[in-house]
Amino acid sequence: KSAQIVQEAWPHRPQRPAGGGMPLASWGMTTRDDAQDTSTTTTTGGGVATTTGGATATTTDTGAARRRTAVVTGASAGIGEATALSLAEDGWDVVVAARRRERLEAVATACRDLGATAHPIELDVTDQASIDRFAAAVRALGGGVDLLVNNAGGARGLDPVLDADVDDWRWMFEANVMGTLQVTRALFDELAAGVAPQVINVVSVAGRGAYRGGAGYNAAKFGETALTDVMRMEFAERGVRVCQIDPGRVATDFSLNRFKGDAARAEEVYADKENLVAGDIAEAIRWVAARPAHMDVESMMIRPIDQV
Ligand code: 8X3
Repeated sequence: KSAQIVQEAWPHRPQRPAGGGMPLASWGMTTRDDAQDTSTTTTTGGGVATTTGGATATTTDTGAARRRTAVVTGASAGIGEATALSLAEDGWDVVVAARRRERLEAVATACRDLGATAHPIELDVTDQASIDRFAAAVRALGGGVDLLVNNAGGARGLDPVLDADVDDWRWMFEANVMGTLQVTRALFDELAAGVAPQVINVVSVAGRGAYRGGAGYNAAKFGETALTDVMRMEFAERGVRVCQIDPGRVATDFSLNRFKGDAARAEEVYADKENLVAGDIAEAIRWVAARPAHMDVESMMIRPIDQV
């Protein structure tokens, strides 16, 4: 069942050894000091090779080795699910968060199959009480937070401005803007104390360019872009990096959600096109997540070749 989830989330997934993902040795070890100051550098011949921190860290305050922890929201399907699996494969422990408990359990099981510790915790990013409970549950795990992937969000409707459903607009602001804001604030103290901490916001090409019918979603995603830019400026002084990932058309249940369960309309969006799959975006996120502490990747826009 869990292998099936991996396959569904990422049909083009490269084959890696099952059971433990990449050998931890290939990610190297890093200390908290290494992570906060610079990456580890080694001289090779005439040049200098820089190794990344990887997902295993040694905390200097306790002297105890611990694995790094990533929190992924919207992790029950699509990009969030594929991201959780990729991070698990790379040696991260993961907290997977979303509304659908059953799906979350399945994703957590798939992460465990890859050798990770995985905690499924329910979260509705449009509900402040849910965010508060979630943050308390994460804190209670005691493993810290080194990476937050704000992936929860989405679109509702594709209506012209004059026909807009204001409830759809409100939901999009709540989920994409307020959800990203409030989840990040709720976990910020843990993040700021983390090893090479980083926030990765999964925004959208819709947050960079508007299109007909997209006004509500565009406004929410442009808002999330602005929020992400200011987070980057303000968090840098606390040592927390902020990256924006902007996916284009990715064949997930994004359109099914946008069209409120109208499968025929959703399928039309992806029919006869070179769509990305969730794992393509997860591949970018796993790369950003593995960068050393001094390296700030501001953004990446990723579209299928026929969407440029
Ligand atoms: C959705 C991107 O291109 O499918 O965030 O509208 S697109």
